Amino acid sequence: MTLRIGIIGCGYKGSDHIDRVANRINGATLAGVADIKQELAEKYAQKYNCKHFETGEELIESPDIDAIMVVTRPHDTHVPFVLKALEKGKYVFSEKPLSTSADDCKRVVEAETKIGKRLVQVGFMRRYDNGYRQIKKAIDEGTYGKPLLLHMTHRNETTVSDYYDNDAIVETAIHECDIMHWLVGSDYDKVSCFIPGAQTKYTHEGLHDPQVMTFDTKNGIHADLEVFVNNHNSYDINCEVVCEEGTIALTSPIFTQVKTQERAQTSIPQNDSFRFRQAFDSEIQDWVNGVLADHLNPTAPTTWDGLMACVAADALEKSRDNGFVKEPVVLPERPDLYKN
Ligand code: ISE
Repeated sequence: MTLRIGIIGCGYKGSDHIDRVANRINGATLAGVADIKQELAEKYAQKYNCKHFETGEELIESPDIDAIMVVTRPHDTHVPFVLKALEKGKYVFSEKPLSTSADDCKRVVEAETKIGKRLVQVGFMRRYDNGYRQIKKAIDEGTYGKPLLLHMTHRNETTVSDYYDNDAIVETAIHECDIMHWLVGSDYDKVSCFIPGAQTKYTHEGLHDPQVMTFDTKNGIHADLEVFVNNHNSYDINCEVVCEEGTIALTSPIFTQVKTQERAQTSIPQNDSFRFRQAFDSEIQDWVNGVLADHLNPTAPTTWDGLMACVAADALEKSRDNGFVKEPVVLPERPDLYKN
């Protein structure tokens, strides 16, 4: 069987996934697209010879669509589409964050728990990145002893003008909210967010840049994170884990080195689509394989992971607004469906 995928949202990330499903994913075909901007959906429908739906709801309901990818913006538009897909009993992939509010994520947890089967996968693609996977393996196997500290940086070259303080957390640091606890295998105890006095002149009204965050897990591991989204440099993601007997860190994937005129230059990624291309391809292939087997990979990011990251993000926002104190991360009870 070839899985007929419908994609809702044809913007920056949506068009990247459209190209991926149409050209690089085995066992699936791009069957339809929808976007609030009709001309955009029409453009991709024509380019890839697939169906154009006027609304996301129509796409979800169509008998010609087996599974759905939700890549809409703003991010609080994900959950209504995800719930609709669940109502129709269809598998759905939601880009990160699942929502901007933990309460909305809880509605998805409730709906999926009622069905009693995992139908949702959340787009925390870093879990599929070869570098992060090597770090996790070393931690799980205790190769360098126990992990003690993590130092992480999340830098973007520049932001759009309607990107504000909360986006630095719920859109950007949400990746670390997920990856940090996944790497060390422990839930969060407390988190904090601090605004340093020195701010870049390249930021705009409503956005503090850079920001510094901390994460403390229940098993005592501490992480610091720099979020700097106007670094005027490159898409620069770093993660170093300090263990008892060594450190292990990501390197930026190097694609070419040019040597000329007594200089050597290596290219560095400009954006996430380039830096995490292998991770995005692997996560969508994993989702498609799971849907075709009618059983999502138990290690794929779940609705619960989406909720957990949002609860941590809420606590980070609270800390930033309440004078940078450490805020507890309080999760509801984890339903059996999400216990591996
Ligand atoms: C974007 O949505 C992403 O997911 C990128 O990975 C992140 O670096 C960027 O800050 C977000 O805006």
